[in-house]
Amino acid sequence: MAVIAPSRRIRRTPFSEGVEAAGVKGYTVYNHMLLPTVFESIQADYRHLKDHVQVWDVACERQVELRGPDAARLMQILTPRDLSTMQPGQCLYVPIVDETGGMLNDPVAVKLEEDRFWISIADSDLLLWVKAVAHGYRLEVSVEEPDVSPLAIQGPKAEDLMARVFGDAVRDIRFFRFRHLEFQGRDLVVARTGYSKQGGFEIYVDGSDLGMPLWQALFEAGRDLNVRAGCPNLIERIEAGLLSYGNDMTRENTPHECGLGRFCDTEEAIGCIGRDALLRVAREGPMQQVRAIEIVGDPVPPCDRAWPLIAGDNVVGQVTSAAASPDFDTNVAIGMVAMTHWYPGTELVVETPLGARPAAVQDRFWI
Ligand code: THG
Repeated sequence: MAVIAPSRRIRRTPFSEGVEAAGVKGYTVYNHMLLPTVFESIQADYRHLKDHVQVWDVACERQVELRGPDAARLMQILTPRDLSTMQPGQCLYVPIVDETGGMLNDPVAVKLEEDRFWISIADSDLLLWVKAVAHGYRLEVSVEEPDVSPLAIQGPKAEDLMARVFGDAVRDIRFFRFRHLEFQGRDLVVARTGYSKQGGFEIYVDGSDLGMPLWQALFEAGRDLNVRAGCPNLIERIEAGLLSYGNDMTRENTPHECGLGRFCDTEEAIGCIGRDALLRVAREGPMQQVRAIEIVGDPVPPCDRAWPLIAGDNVVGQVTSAAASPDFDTNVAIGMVAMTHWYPGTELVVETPLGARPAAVQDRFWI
């Protein structure tokens, strides 16, 4: 594949220097910003992520900051998940839908104060939607993108590495909670979250000037832990069933189709955008839903277009992400499957660019 032409439109990050020095081999663009996709190889990166600890430049998980007396009201207008018991110090995975119940984004909401939130967004221009909603509802709240860049520390040795840089307090942070911890005299939000199932943290680096000093401190502290630069790993995230907005779901899908119905409290979230549409979806149930799919045979190429899932003469779904898994010795995939064919064990055919392959609906994801 050809290279991505660098330009101001494709934003660098506070960690790009470190990423380049570590020998990044591939990028994608996410929220108009560089996101590394491979360092050594996707397979070697995968093995290292599962065995050691990695530092990930996920600055592209941009923050939409809500600040002001109506911040909490706006946050609840934006999501069907019930936020009435959400406390400062808490993070929540929240679907964001439009007025038809179509997915606009699947961010992590971070409640900093009663009147201040960060929405840590997936790959869609959510800032524009949130600004328009705040304006349209005449809310007393500012909506901006601050100079805050997440850096993720992921892998089984993540806690040990983090304790060396931030102290033993990191060990007390619970899953989807955060604490304010100090680095070089600056207060940083450190959360136990991240886009892998190997465990770890995300540091919300507040101020680009802190990016490389923190990057360097982590690599120096972790030398004997075999710390390396890494990135969200395609194989691991499919095994874990972590969905990718724009790939596994789009505005065409409801949260229930995405398996995110458990994050919708549509009865409670009175006044949220999309409530009427989602009440119907919740009552009737989805007609298609995300499933783990095994694709039999040799390694498949990257899924850069939907691959039709076939039963007999009918298209009954599509595969939206796929990769060869070293640990499970098969191709792991994520697909959207019609209710007639979504039961575990259902045997289908998937049309890949390398030809038709047998595929089977799984009862759950791999990890
Ligand atoms: N961290 C932060 N921001 C993000 C992501 C992240 N923004 C973009 C993208 N990732 C948003 N998407 C997801 C998808 C899944 C999860 C987090 C963000 C996730 N899911 C867990 C799971 O499905 O097992 C836990 C969900 C739960 O139980 O609440 O972590 O990674 N800052």
